[in-house]
Amino acid sequence: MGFGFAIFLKTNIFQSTFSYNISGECGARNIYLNDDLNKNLTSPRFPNIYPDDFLCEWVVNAMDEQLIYLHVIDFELEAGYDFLTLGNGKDSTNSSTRLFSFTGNPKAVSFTSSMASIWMNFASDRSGGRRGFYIQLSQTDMGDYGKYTLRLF
Ligand SMILES: [Ca+2]
Repeated sequence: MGFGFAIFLKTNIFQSTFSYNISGECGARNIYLNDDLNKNLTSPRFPNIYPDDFLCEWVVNAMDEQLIYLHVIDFELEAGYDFLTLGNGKDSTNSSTRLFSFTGNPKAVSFTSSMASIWMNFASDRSGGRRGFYIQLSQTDMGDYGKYTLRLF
């Protein structure tokens, strides 16, 4: 698989003066970032157990030719059965754009996209819900790369 994508761990705690949550069971399908605003994305009903047989899709867009920085604050999905999947661009139906899936309890997950848009989808199967995820999204530019350290997980 050709990863046009880098995985980084930010060396300092991400801070922002302002943020807000994407509301609703699945939230807004399209999420737009800007320099002054980061957004918190959660699984349905977080931190309560997410619903079974559920699918949510999002497209996250950075403005002004910037990139997307994603930082996982909390994450617990039923390992091997429920997944959060990410890919480049806006079309989740194009399997060639898929980058990877998270499941279970990944630790210290952060990355910066290589494109101005990424798609994400959350899919749960028919049983075994967990508390889900809480992810912080912000935009960044190439100049921030020096602040990151490569981290494999
Ligand atoms: Ca499940």
